[in-house]
Amino acid sequence: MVPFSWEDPFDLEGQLTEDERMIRDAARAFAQSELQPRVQQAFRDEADAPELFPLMGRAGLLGATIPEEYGGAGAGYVAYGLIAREIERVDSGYRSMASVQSSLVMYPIHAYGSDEQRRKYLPGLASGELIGCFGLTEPDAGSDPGAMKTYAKKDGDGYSLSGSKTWISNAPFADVFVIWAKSEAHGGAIRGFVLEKGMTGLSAPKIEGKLSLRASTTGMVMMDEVKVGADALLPEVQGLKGPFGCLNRARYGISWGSMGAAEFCFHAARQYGLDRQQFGVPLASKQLYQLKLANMMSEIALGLQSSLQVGRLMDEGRFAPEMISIVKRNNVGKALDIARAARDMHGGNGISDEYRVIRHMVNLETVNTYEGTHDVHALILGRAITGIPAF
Ligand code: TGC
Ligand code: FAD
Repeated sequence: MVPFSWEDPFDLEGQLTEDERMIRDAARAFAQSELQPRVQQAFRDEADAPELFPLMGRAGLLGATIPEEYGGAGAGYVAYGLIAREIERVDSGYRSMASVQSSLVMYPIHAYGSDEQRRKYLPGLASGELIGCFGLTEPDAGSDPGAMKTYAKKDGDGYSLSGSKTWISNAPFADVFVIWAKSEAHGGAIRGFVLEKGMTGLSAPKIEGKLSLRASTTGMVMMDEVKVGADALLPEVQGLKGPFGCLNRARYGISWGSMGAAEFCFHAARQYGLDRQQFGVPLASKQLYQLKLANMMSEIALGLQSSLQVGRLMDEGRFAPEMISIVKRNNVGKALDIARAARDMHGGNGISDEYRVIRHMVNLETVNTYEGTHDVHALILGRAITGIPAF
């Protein structure tokens, strides 16, 4: 028998390699020293923070799974998940900034791009000197991206893109735009294009007034006959499996990240219950309080263990997207429940941003919606179980 650790019930630590622990420790040190001190004010101000990208780049947190020859860390998916967990322990918005850059911009350029595109963009994206965004969602095509209206038509040797994307993380200050469009030159198939800031006809206005994920900037992307060369096309993929291949990586990272946010809320509720006296005793001495802590700890332990298993399978190339739907959906749903419970357990203090749990709670509302809503992932799993698409 071994002593039980409430912070690590299933000995996750012992299941990581030394390299993974080192990457995790570096990510934690960065997140606690650089991100934690600024997040409260950034969230209050709904501030843009492009300056964080070079800091994250220098800390090795961007493009963890991209090979070193392109500026990445050449690490595996478990290491990538551990980074997401540490960043989201501070704030889901900061994790969003990093996971869009790594999974939704660097991944498609590496997986679907030409070698020229890789050399042109990946080192700058890895260092954070370039900021990327990923445009899939449109005003009339959210859960159903196949209904997108953005199109590319042949224009001389290149293409001209028109349409609009909405709810695009990082867009207002992005340098590199990975845009998915129906290409008339490819029989209407969905293709990926890399656009650059400053192109004529391209603009990215900020969406103001979010009450969730306020530390991450979100915008629209408007394209009015944006002309690009033939070299802007991502040559190696066609169809929805292109963007979905990127989403697999980002959704998996979110499954770890949301557990980081949940751990923060669990630890905060535990400490609050030990410190706060009511009826002459600490709140943590009450059965109801302990029941909630036991539930939190159990769900986090199970969630981390399942993400670890999916990450190991991804590293071995033995994963199915449905596995990722299970961990994205379940972990985010549980994290949201945990954040709501932690908010309640802090009483009135729980609504103050000083105690940080309500910020996690409102952030997780977004995380539950983006990258496939909770219900859309249920339908992906329902299709796998029954063979019947119910979308
Ligand atoms: P469906 O017929 O199922 O599939 C079309 C083609 O795609 C392939 N495919 C996949 N390939 C790889 N990975 C996956 N996960 C895949 N899922 C499907 C499929 O094999 C097929 O290929 P082919 O060759 O036969 O053509 O497509 P559908 O149109 O019926 O879609 C169904 C549905 C609802 C599952 C899908 O549309 C969906 O997942 N909707 C959710 C949309 C979504 O997640 N949007 C995310 C936008 S990006 C974002 O939110 C970023 S926030 C980031 C941040 O800030 O952190
Ligand atoms: P809808 O699809 O309109 O869904 C509304 C409701 O209907 C949901 O509850 C949903 O579950 C439900 N629903 C939908 N279809 C069905 C169905 N068939 N059966 C039953 N119920 C259904 N997108 C990008 O492309 N890039 C980004 O960087 C990005 N960043 C984002 C950042 C933020 C802060 C937010 C909020 C969103 C971001 N998104 C991004 C968009 C995000 O992916 C979409 O919001 C999400 O896919 C849901 O689409 P929707 O908002 O249009 O909702």
